[in-house]
Amino acid sequence: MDGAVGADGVEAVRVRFLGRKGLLADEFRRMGELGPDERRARGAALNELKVFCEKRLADARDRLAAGVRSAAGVDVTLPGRRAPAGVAHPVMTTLRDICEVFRLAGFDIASGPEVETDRYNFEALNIPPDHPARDMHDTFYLADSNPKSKIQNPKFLLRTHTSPVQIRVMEKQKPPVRVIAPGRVYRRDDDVSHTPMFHQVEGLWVDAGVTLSDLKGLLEYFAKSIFGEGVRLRFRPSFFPFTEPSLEVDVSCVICGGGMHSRSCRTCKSTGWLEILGAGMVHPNVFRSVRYDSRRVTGLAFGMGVERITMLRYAIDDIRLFYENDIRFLQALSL
Ligand code: 2U9
Repeated sequence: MDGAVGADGVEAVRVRFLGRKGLLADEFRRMGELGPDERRARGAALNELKVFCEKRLADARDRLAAGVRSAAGVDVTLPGRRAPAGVAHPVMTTLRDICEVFRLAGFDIASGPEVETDRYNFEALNIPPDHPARDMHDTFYLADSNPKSKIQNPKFLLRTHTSPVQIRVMEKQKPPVRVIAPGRVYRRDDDVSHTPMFHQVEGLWVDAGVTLSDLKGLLEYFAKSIFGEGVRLRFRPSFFPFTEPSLEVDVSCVICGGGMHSRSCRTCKSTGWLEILGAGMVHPNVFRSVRYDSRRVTGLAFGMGVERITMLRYAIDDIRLFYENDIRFLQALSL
């Protein structure tokens, strides 16, 4: 009956089941073939069925009369509503793409804990106790395990970068080492270009004779794979405690092309360049802390923020959009 269309449909169902020549009437007529006991039982059952059908028909007529949404006027041949298909979050898509680029270059993927100790997050990376990165304003420290204590326990913290993963790899494994460490990191930061949690991919390649030109070649291959063959790279000198020399890497602007033609580009602020990552050659003090011999091996290292790379790829100007869970944002990106 639910499949019947409109009042005519309901009437057609009534005639078919309850009409004088309907199915129920046929059944009543056939009762003549039965013995007295069976006839009584069948009669009761058929009557019950008749009452049930009458009730359902009356309900259907009521629904139609009340104008409640019925099958009337609905094109039942139209396709149904599709279940919305999920898509990967753009940050995860970028993270996977980055990992794939380095996997093809022979890098293994390593992971480690997000709750770290001072030694792995700072000390082993040649970050001295007075370095600004250790400042309470940048690092989330875990509260003392005693819930009544007001003192922050400096023993455990949320990792501020994925570098502790490479330290753990080097502690376990002799050179050569060629790994990337993707994952979540945490910093006490919150504005248009910073969220308290974000994702990094860091890389480390340690072997005899790894050079700065290997680093530049690798990063050129990476940038062209992610942003397109047309991009140019620019390397600027910089400083990180864990690398020496250190550099920052820019790509020519993916929005305006970085050419002379565009007078106003919001993305690169008309400089023609976008910073995409930091890199350098592993500092000897880092090797010392994992008992690698820096007279025998050298290492290249790099680090990037995955949200930043994603923002440049999709021309997104506010990092917080990634974590507001507004479905319209994700739909707009997955067109
Ligand atoms: C070891 C030795 C060296 C990883 C590196 C950077 C430079 C860097 C930033 C990019 C944007 C962090 O997410 S961000 O804010 N990273 O500039 N990271 S070199 O160097 C290492 C890592 C591990 C053992």
